[in-house]
Amino acid sequence: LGQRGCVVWITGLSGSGKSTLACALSRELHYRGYLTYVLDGDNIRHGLNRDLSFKEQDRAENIRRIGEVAKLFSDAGVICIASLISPYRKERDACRAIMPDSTFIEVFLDIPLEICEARDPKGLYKLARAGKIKGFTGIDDPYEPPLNPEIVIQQQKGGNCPTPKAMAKEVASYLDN
Ligand code: GGZ
Repeated sequence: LGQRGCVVWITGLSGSGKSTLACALSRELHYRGYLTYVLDGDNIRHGLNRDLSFKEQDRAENIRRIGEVAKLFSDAGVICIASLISPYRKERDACRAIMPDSTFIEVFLDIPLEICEARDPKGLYKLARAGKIKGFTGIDDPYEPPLNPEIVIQQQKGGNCPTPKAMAKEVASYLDN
């Protein structure tokens, strides 16, 4: 009876499709009868985390706070989907460490920089290359890929990226098992 909560933590570069996956996954899980909530880095930065910049210390604090909030949702029985670049391994692992065993599912959206940069949905890579944004992840700021993520999503053999729906189904099936 009832639903046990967990955290699905989606990490990857800007433009890798984290928010799109979060949204598609939320839909897919609703369809399967689960209660979900999405914490999206870009959105949270307009409210709870509006005091934070993109400097190392502030990114670390962004990750920490979202990890704590995600834990609260999980405690309440919700599947909390956190989608933020979360470039640092240490901080992601700290979010995992505050969760009960097997309730932190790290999803690495492993889309190469070239593809993210070609997509450039908000034109931010262009600005970063032009030096108009400093400290942009993947350009002049680090991204540390996870070493042992529960799920890795990559390009298919032909070079196409999986559709949001296909990605969502893959993650949902993992959770359903
Ligand atoms: C990376 C930046 C930066 C810098 C603004 N570096 O693709 P987006 O636009 O919509 O999502 C990115 C978002 C990153 O916020 P996060 O909270 O996910 O980052 S972190 O986990 O590192 O704290 C991007 C935009 O903000 N953005 N400046 N310098 N992304």
